Amino acid sequence: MREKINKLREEFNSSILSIKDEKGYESIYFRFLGRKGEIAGLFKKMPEVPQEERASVGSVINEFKKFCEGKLEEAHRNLLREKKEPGKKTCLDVTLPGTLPSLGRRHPITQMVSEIERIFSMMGFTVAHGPEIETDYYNFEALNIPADHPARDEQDSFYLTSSYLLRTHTSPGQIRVMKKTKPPLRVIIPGRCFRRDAVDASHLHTFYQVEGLMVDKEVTFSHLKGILEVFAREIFGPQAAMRFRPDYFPFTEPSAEISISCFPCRGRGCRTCSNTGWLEIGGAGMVHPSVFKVVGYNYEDFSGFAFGLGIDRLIMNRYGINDIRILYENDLRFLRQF
Ligand code: FA5
Repeated sequence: MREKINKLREEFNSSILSIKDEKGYESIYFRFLGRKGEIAGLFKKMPEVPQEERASVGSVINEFKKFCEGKLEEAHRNLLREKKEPGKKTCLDVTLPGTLPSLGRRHPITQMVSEIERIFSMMGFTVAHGPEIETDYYNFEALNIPADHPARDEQDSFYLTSSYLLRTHTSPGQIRVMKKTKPPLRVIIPGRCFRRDAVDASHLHTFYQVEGLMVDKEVTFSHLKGILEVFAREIFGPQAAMRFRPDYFPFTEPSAEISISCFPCRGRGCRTCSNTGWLEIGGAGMVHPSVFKVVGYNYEDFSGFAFGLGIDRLIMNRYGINDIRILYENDLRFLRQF
């Protein structure tokens, strides 16, 4: 049976090329697809096919039938066109410009991470990464936030088990780096963080931060300010201003909230900054002695600063985006602008 089908297929392929007019088309149509045609004949012979081969032979015949139908339909279309526009050839013009494939580009968050890495590398910082699934110890305990500390409430968390959670900030990276490295050190740790925050125009459950840490002899708050100001000017231009206000983090002392002058309105006040002229982008401070104790650094000899900046917020400020959610919606009309 299969041999017969193959032979018929060859015959069909050569006869379809000979179609010149409606009559030729009809004779081939009826020969192969007519009620008493070759394909109907194949189906009639099915009872002769051994039971175990029937299904596969049936599907071969069906596939052949579809093939013949498609080819004959195409031949008929060509005949009709020839009748309507005699002599018009359908041909491929290889000199016409092709259709350009649409090229992808890097997401604005990826672009910002690369830029942050470039700027801090210029100032002698290396780049490290920490795990997104953290232990309670690295995410909280080692950062001077014991189980009953109210600071845990500010970072409502996704726990996987009682001791594993999705990291709520990039600060556990500080501990991991310090446990592995002897001072002096300068490092940034970019990455994704997760909090059980209600999603709104400036909050997400999944967002990006970059942690910064510098430990050396006689590092002061002025170094922190100087480094962050260089960073802000590189990202937002020479007019960018930074504001430090007292804040509280259990792992830094003293601590500060960092805001940056609103880029779209140049600090005059607009929708992006809720008319304040400032956008909060992160927290910072001098590394707390209890953190140095946990990682085995001598806090008599060394001092250091740390900061944690919200990368999504930096992007919002730079481009005047007033809803953080658009960064994650995969809307190509938005993403093609970067
Ligand atoms: C922290 O996460 C501290 N770990 C920062 C820090 C590091 C302080 C080192 C001192 C030393 P905070 O919770 O304020 O701090 O978050 C820092 C920044 O992350 C915020 O200013 C904001 O820019 C960003 N951020 C926090 N929560 C969200 C959220 N739900 N959605 C988007 N961005 C967020």
